[in-house]
Amino acid sequence: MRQIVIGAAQMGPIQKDEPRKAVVARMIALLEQAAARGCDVIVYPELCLTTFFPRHFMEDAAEIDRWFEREMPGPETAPLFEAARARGVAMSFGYAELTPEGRRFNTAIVTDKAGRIVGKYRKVHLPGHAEYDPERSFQHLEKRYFEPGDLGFPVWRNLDAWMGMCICNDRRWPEVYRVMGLQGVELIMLGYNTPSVNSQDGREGLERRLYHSELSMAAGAYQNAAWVVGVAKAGDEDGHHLMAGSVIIDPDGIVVARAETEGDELLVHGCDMDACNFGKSTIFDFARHRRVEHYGPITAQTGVIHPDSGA
Ligand code: CDT
Repeated sequence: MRQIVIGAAQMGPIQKDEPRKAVVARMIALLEQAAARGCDVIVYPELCLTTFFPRHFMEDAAEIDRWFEREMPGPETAPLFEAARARGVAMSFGYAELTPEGRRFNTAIVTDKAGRIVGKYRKVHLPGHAEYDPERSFQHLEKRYFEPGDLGFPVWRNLDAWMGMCICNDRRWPEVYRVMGLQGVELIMLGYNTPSVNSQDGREGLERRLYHSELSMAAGAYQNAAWVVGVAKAGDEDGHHLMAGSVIIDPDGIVVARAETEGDELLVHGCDMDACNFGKSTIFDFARHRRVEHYGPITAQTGVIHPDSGA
């Protein structure tokens, strides 16, 4: 048995004017709870140091830059790393990354128990749009503020397990899980900021949004025989509601822990990485059962091409 006690640290809303220092204090409070409950690793949401700023249309570069981190850890996040190191808890969290070359990514990192960054992931599937869209009931400007990630979907050996990450919208794409599954991933950690309503279809309410989120993550877990930890930033941010629904899902696709609130809330579950072995060696033994000769379109095309299109 290779048990990792996982803390899924859902976070409540972060308002536009909430300083990073206050957010980091909340993260440290969750970390202290996690340490007291025996967690080996704590997983925080996507872009968890600030409000979900892509809902705001901005043109001024300086205004945009204030949401980004130029270094990690930086002066405001260093206390979090110190707290994690002191308590021997590994962590994963998301933030907006501004590189020395001026590139912007929606990024997540994972550390070891000594607070060293052992893995970095940059979000590949950026939802939304790049220009102001008056047709939407609210904006979702990730395509404006970020480039698609350039690191693929790496998997790292950490805490005696194979770990990977993805971010929010990535969780809806089966390719994401499979690319990590092909590297033997045992634990996939992801954070999200998901609006409770669809800005292009007001009829799609919270219940269906929660269902789609859980459906996607459970399928990814089951079909790749891996643990999946999905962690929300939730609640009312600047008058915009984000859904909660944080979960820990086992390699059978079963939800073993689910958030009950829309606030800062820690889910804890002891996750046996060896529980992945059965699925990986039977129904999802990729080496025996995959038929790659039929999967060409998955990497050769993006959009739909109907068989009668002549293309
Ligand atoms: N943050 C993020 O990726 N949110 C998306 C919302 C998509 S609606 C434009 C999500 O998939 O949850």
